[in-house]
Amino acid sequence: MKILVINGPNLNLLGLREPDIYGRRNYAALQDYIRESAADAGTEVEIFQSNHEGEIVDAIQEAFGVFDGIVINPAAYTHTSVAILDALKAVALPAVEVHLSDVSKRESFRQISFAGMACIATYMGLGFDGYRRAIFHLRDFCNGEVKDA
Ligand code: CA2
Repeated sequence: MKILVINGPNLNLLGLREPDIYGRRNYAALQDYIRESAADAGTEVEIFQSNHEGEIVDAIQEAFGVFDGIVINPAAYTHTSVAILDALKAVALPAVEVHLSDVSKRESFRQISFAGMACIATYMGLGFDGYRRAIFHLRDFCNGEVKDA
């Protein structure tokens, strides 16, 4: 089973600013954590990060027929991008949304998630662990062990 992990804008800056919200570990540490989690789950993983909405749309489209599922943290595009929502719906791959912070307790402009409307589950406020849970959730879903929400 192959999972594509997509990270949106500015997540490459992890560890450099706002440690109270996003933690002190950097993006390289997040990539290591994701690879380790995938190995523990017995899945293959590829990680993609982009600061550009269209590149994220391209990555979702290109995942069709190649990956079995998507873990996505669209970062700020979560709250603005109908294009990412449409791409997720178009490929119809099972997708799980992740946020490092608990967006439900943050500003009002973060209270809508377009991408989340095409996802079978969301993990937020768990830091890196949200990615691990998302990978295990997708694996179990693809093995028929969890039902769609
Ligand atoms: O909590 C999350 O994972 C978010 O997706 C992170 C986004 C934010 O816009 C979402 O509302 C919630 C922001 C990612 C920016 O990451 C930074 C990392 C280091 C320094 C500054 C920003």
